Amino acid sequence: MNKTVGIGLLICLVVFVSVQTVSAATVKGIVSTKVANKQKAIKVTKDQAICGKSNLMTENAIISKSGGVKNAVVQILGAGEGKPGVVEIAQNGCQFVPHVITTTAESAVVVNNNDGITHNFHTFGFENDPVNFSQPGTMKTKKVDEGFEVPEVIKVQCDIHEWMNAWVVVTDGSAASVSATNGAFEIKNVKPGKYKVLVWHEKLGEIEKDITVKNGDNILNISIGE
Ligand SMILES: [Cu+2]
Repeated sequence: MNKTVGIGLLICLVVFVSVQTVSAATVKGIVSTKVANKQKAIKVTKDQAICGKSNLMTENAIISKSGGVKNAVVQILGAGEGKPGVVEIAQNGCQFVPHVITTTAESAVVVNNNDGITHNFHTFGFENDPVNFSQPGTMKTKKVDEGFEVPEVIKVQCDIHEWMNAWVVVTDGSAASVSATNGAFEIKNVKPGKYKVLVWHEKLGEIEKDITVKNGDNILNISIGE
């Protein structure tokens, strides 16, 4: 290989690696609390054959032994280019799965009924029009286009089984993640820079943090509800 070609290739490689690194910032960490787990057994009062199959537990405060908070929504405001799309939520064993979803404004939500019995999907937003329909067991899937136009946190309820509830967090397109059972979250492909991070949990409230994101892994541990 002649020297000029060699140097040319080297420059290409350096440019390629730096472009890769710029888009590779990841923000991850644990959402935790000192509040104890508040899960309670749900008393199934209807459709025992389906809803009584497993021991249902409340989901509004699922906290691990080490204090990890499940179902907290972490948003890096202004990061990400979330475009409208389609997200899914299921009515499964008489609970909404997942319990918390994020979506971007003007997206559609697909509601699946896996139970073969009638459920209902009823939203309680403030800025968005309510969605309220009954979903018989034969209607396995239904796409909802209306009701998710404006960013806000929307509670969802099944009016037939009063213990069934969920949350649809409509974002402005900011990069977002819902924390896992141990409180862990991870948001990839964040452009380096300064951001505000908004963390929301249905029971433990809301908290805002500042972060300066650099190339590579950025660890952000968040304590909430204290
Ligand atoms: Cu239901």
